Amino acid sequence: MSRVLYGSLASPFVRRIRLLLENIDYELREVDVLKPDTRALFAAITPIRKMPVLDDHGQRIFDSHTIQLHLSRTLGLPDLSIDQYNQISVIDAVCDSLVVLLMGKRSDLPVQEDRLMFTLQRERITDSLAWLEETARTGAFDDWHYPTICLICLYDWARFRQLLDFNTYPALQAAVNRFAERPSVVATQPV
Ligand SMILES: N[C@@H](CCC(=O)N[C@@H](CS)C(=O)NCC(=O)O)C(=O)O
Repeated sequence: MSRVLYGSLASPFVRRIRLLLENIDYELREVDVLKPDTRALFAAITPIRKMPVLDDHGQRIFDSHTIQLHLSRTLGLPDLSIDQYNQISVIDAVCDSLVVLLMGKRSDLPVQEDRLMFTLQRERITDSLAWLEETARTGAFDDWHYPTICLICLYDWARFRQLLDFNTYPALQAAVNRFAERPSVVATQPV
């Protein structure tokens, strides 16, 4: 197979690319960065040790953003607007802050306490979700495109890891539920 995607079945960043490639042939090679043997293998593939990594006919590409850019160029996907890049930046901010809190918890750190590092993440998550909710109300995530894909991946992963409750974000819930039956969305649910 000439296109190989490295990543886990749970990662929201990897799932973005899996959804972007929903009608394209590729091989998914599973990586578990928490297991020493696969972590060592993954380290040989990328110095930043973060997933996803795409190997496209020998061209190795790090980071979901660069992969998205590469795929949009090579597959002729529509360009994104600055507003859409902003939406992705805000979704990324929530994902990244949740990852920091999750890793803190897994490292037995007091993530619920009033410590600068954790307070900054919680504040960012709160403000970003409020911004995304407002943005969803304008219809920004009504269509199937990359920002909607990123939102779906954040939403399902945060619920899968029991990190967020979206009950107070009805517009985000509605945006995600609109695509809940899409075969690629069903097939790539985090496990
Ligand atoms: N900015 C990166 C973020 C990727 C990322 O944080 N991936 C996580 C998995 S969800 C990871 O590989 N973490 C491993 C680590 O931090 O060591 C992207 O968009 O691809």
